[in-house]
Amino acid sequence: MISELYPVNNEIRRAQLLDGLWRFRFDPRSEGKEAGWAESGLPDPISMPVPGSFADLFTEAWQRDYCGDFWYETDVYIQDVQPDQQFFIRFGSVTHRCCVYINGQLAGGHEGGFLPVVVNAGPYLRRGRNRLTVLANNELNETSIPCGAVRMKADGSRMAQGYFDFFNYAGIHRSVWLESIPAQAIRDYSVTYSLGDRCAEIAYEVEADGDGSILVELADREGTVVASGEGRQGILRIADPHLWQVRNAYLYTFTIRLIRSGKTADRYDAPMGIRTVSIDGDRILLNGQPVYLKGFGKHEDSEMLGRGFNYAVAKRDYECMKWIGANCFRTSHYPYADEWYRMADQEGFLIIDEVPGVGLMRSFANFAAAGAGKSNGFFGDCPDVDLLQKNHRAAIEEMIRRDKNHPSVIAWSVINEAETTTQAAFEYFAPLFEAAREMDPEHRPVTGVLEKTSSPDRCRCWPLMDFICLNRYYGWYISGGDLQEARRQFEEEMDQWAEKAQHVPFVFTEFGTDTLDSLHKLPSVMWSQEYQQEYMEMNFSVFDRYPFIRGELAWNFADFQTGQGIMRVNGNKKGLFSRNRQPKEAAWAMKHRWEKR
Ligand code: CKX
Repeated sequence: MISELYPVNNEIRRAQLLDGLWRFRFDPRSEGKEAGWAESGLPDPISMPVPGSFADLFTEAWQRDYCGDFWYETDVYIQDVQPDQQFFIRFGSVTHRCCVYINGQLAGGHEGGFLPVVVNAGPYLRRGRNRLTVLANNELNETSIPCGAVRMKADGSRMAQGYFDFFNYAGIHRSVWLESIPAQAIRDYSVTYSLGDRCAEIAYEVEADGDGSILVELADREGTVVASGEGRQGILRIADPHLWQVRNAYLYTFTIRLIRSGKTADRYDAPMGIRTVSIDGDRILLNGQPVYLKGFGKHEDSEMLGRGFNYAVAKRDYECMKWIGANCFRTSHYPYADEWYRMADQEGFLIIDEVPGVGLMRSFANFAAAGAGKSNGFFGDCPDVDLLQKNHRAAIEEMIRRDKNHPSVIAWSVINEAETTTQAAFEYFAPLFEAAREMDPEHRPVTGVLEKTSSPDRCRCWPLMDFICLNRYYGWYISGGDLQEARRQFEEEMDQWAEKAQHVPFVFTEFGTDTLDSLHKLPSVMWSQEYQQEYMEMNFSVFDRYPFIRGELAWNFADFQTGQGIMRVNGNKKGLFSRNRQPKEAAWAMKHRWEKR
């Protein structure tokens, strides 16, 4: 059984980082498997950074736009192999699917590019030098999530086209760890919280191998143990708890010990933030208090790295979000690297955790169709809707299993701008919402993100949601350049929602304008900084008119890379920050608003 826990080092566990410069090779004719590259080693490899995407590192278009199989390889050295030791290799993600070989033998694999790939390496590793090989693939289709297609080009090469508006970056995007843990180990744990008058109860459950006993301790920031317990499940009670608050995080340390014949056979320490999340009518409550979500839809996107994780980029993003007065972000449109959530726990940021349920609407320019409310059916004639749903459910379950213990995670999003107007769509999504509710020990709110076509009169799926997320672009994709008319249309729709979906919180998960950080215009025109500000002011005034609107997450935190297109100027320019994380004018307007709110 694999270990769900994020790799740690302590007196028993060892986690070795395998990041660095690996060997790499494109395999456009998918000949590597047959040719036994995993056994013999990659022929004429080139170098490739891990973590990172490969697309923005080269100077040829075919390498940027490459679609198909590609291989990674590196050496892993093992000093000694103890009989009571297990070895796992954990990739934070490999996009979009992979097979993992150790010394030429298939040790595991994974479908889906945004959640961990963990292989039990023990049976394949030997003392000394080992070859670790990864065969990956970045093709898209209508059964993978996110959805897309592959187009054959005249020169016989392939081109992946996503039904989504972000570049189809691929590679080993997150850190790779070699973990050594005891033969009998702690595998996973879950915690739920309930708050009373100046006290808190923490119900915990621990999964561990064998029949050893479990001891747990909770220590405060000073390291003082404030509660302890014995057993694989139990309740810890503490008086006057330090609650984990938005933008005011307090983390305890939860220590789990597996005891066998009186000795600590395994140990795992995890940060813990005591907080509750709930929905009360049209309010979102954190620790029983109403909270208003201020922030962004983001992307894991930066120059050179593409979708590769980097602590410096993440740190800068948090500092910019703190500067502007934000308290929340959505992991649009896929689960991010573990490290984003660990940092959010420390920084007191709220996260709407989203699976790559994007592109479930057949359109290469989905934004134009979505923006104008002209999206077309999908689930009725999807080639294999059962396989698609299976992959979708798997991603939901893997995401919740990985992220369930983060205090920062307040909700799960299972849809972004899918087709939701048909019975087929409802039958597709209803079981997925159920799965998310069942899977989460804390039963966090489950939501979905709706585009314009999913209007009050046509959307069939909003009743599945604990709060409703809307992407609306009145003043951009609708009545662009005419903010007065845009406001009228916007309020017309919100009046309908006020009628239709009463006692439900609403959150705007996208609103924004493409803005060139070099263009100033008076009077304003679309794409100018002035227009972005006027557009934001109009949206703010509409948000402030409807009390059931409980959050505003602007699109997007920063400019980001997309596929090429007549409406994309080297990517999407709707950032409030440029791609190198410098504020546009409208960011100041947002700062003034959010600091007051
Ligand atoms: N929504 C109305 C999904 C995002 C796109 C965004 C855009 C669209 C808007 C659809 O991934 O980037 O076009 O800017």
